[in-house]
Amino acid sequence: MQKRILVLGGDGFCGWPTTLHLSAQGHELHIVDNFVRRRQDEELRVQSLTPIRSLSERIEAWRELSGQKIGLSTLDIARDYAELKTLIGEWRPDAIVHFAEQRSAPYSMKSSWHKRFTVDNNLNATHNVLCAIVENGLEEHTHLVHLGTMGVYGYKTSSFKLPEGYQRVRLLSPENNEESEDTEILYPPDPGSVYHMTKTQDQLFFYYYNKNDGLRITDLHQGIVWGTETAETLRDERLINRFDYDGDFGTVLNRFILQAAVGHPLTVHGTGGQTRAFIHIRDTVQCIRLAIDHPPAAGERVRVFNQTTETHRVRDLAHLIHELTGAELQFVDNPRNEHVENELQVENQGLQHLGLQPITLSAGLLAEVSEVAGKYQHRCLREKIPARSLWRARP
Ligand code: NAD
Ligand code: USQ
Repeated sequence: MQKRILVLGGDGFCGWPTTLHLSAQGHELHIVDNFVRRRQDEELRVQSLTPIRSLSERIEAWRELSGQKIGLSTLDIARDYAELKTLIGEWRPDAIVHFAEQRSAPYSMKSSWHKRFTVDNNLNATHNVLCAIVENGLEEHTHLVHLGTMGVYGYKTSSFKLPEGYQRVRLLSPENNEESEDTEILYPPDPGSVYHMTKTQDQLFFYYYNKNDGLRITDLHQGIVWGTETAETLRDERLINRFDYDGDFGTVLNRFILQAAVGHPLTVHGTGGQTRAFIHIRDTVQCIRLAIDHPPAAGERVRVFNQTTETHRVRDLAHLIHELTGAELQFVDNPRNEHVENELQVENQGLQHLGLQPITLSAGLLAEVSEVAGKYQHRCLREKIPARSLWRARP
């Protein structure tokens, strides 16, 4: 069935390929973005490794190739509440996919300005969307799909698999240690940066609006996304996706691949004992399609899926890239305040039960990303590679 889908943050790394994928499925798409991500590139004096076109050029190229139109509204969803409310009220989307947040942990830790920007932007963005759905009376009509993060669970070693959002617990009475009945609560949040903290707070907004107003919400706890192209972005160079490699927005695996391509040592933070959850961008777009195809029923609690297909230790990834390319490893002082080593086991059957067939790390896929990195390596500014944002000031 064709749906009307509003994509908030549809000019970004995950939002653009998701918009194309949903449009290719025959849905009607409308993007909202304020291009803050492109302005952050200017602030940081770096550009995506791949030469991304303006959003209007991208949309026009897609119309030429597919015959499908994509609408566009330039709005700051954290500030332009009246316009957002009107758009949602007039357009009456069946689904809203919410990507529009400041998503870099290092950027969120650069200074008090960056911390405050991240909190203002992310919390107001999410809350405005929830308010606008309710104010338009669309609680039962519009399904909100939010991109959250695996980082909400924290990265301490846990002795069991991290559940998909909810944890079964018994509470102890402080007076006589009597145990309560079994109950399910949101897994205790444990953010590792101001950015991750905003995502843990988003979860409480969702809990409340679902409980009070009956909103239908899916929160996708996504791992680190790697790769760059999808079937749709590959159709024309004008559709090319972002590739962030700098010390603030670049994420670890794509950074290692780029570093190998330009002959820079692989920047392993600390011992590289950090284990993290990963997903390829092609699976990201599939997961979002599956979430939209299977909305929670009216009255159902917030649905949470761990949107991740595999876990890897950072130094194992570095060794793998070394074996494939010969790139040297460089163990650098960790700019972050995070556990030196951790184990990570994750429950991720929810999306697979809906039909996801996970793509996992393979030499072929790594080679494909290396090819993109090699093709555009002349655009890489080497001085932008080191991660310089410190979690705590050093004496
Ligand atoms: P991105 O920065 O590339 O894209 C975000 C988009 O949202 C940008 O185009 C930006 O201009 C827009 N935006 C931000 N604030 C806005 C506002 N107030 N109003 C309108 N537009 C606004 O980020 P991404 O990598 O595509 O991530 C998308 C979402 O997925 C984020 O919420 C992020 O937390 C989550 N996520 C990303 C990853 C990853 O590895 N990239 C992993 C897990 C979760
Ligand atoms: N790291 C290195 N070397 C580098 C870059 C990173 O060792 O050059 C390490 C970091 O110290 C960290 C790990 O790699 O331990 C992951 O860092 P990252 O920058 O790849 O990912 P992270 O900061 O966690 O954030 C990314 C996205 C964010 C998303 C998150 C999912 O930017 O939007 O929420 O991945 S998760 O990690 O599961 O929380």
